[in-house]
Amino acid sequence: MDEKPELDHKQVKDRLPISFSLYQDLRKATDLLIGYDDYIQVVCHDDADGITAGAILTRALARADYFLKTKVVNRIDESVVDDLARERMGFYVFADIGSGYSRLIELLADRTGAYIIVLDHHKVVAKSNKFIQINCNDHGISGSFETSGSVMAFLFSCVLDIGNFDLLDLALAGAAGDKQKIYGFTGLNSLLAELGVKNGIFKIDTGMELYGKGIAGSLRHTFDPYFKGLSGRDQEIVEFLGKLGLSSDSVPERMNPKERTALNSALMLRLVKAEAHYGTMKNMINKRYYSTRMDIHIEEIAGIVNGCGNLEEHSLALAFCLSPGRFRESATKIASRFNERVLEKLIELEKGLEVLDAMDYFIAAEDQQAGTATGVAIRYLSDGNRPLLGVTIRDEIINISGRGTKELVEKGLDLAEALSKAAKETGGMGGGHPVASGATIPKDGLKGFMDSVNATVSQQMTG
Ligand SMILES: [Mn+2]
Repeated sequence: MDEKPELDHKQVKDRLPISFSLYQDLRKATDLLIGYDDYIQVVCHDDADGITAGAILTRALARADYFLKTKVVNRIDESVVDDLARERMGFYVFADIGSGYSRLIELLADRTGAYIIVLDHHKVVAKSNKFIQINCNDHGISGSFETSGSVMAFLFSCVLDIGNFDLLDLALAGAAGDKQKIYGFTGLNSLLAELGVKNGIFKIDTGMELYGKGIAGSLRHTFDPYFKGLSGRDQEIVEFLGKLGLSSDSVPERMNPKERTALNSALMLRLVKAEAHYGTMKNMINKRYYSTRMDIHIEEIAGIVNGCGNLEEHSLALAFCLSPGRFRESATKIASRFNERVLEKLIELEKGLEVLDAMDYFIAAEDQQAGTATGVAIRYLSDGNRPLLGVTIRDEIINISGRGTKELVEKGLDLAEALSKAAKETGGMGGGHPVASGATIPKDGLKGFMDSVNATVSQQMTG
């Protein structure tokens, strides 16, 4: 039912670029499946990384003839545990979510007595002997920059059966979705990318991440890269391309070298003028990975799945990952609807961000818009020298999503610590990665929360 490229399995297995301790942990987890013949529940996070992780596990477990269900969740709380426990499964596999919710997963274990495996790259809050937790951070691999939830799901699938190595395209699409490709892949991601190229899973080309049928359409509907004063606007794009002597439907890949250089330089100049984050600019023209199996760049997969995930079109996003040929068009259409909303917000943010001592912030109408816009704005509308928080105020609660840069983390920034501490103080919950983190707090807690994050961040950056 699905086509797989021919792989030299032995060669891939011998070269799976992971430590023996990580292999052993994964092996312990896959061994639990031996002899298990009832339903498996896969639970994954609702962003591009999580959904590709869910798709990888779905495909790998289906190939091994397991019955399974896949559920996409935004967070884990008691009602999610209730729903999962009601399914009465004997086996749960969590991917790209779980390490931040130890207590709730223990609760699920207590209520079901099921086997539970967590494959994650988010910060581990607590260890537990009630479930198996495999987290890259425990093996010296950075969950912020070097490995995603989808890659953890991929490794698990490869240890289950090395024939699943062809799913590497989805794994690295998830890593790209988690912004782990901004500087080019590093660490484990890059070792896997190289192995993928060697085995014909990827074809490499070089360029900006502008995909689609024509350059005008890409600039109109893409927010990453984002060009201040240009992206998302019709009139400005026509004028911009006109000055370069390019037509709206020309495609970068098919331009002659002179045209392409003119386009790239004009776009780069815009980033310089916008005083965008230096690390982002430096990596603007970068290697791109084309999946020969899925017939699409993995960076574009990430964008499509991210858009569908954010509009809660989880089944469509999963279907696209599993059958890209059939679902690409409909999934792309949904994703561009989401992109429109993010672009709207970014155009508004061009007027300026709210400023505190140690960080910037903005208020957005929707959580999804805030989450995505924060990750874009910190790189394209800010020099990235201060973390950025996007805040959504709902009826009873406030959601906050925070983003930093690699450079800030290297200087001491830890948003997971700052946001979880501030959330705890104001009666909420928070966590994530040092570079990207989120929190939910009660409605009256915003002032206290912002003051606390601001104080912690300023301490981290000076201490
Ligand atoms: Mn992730």
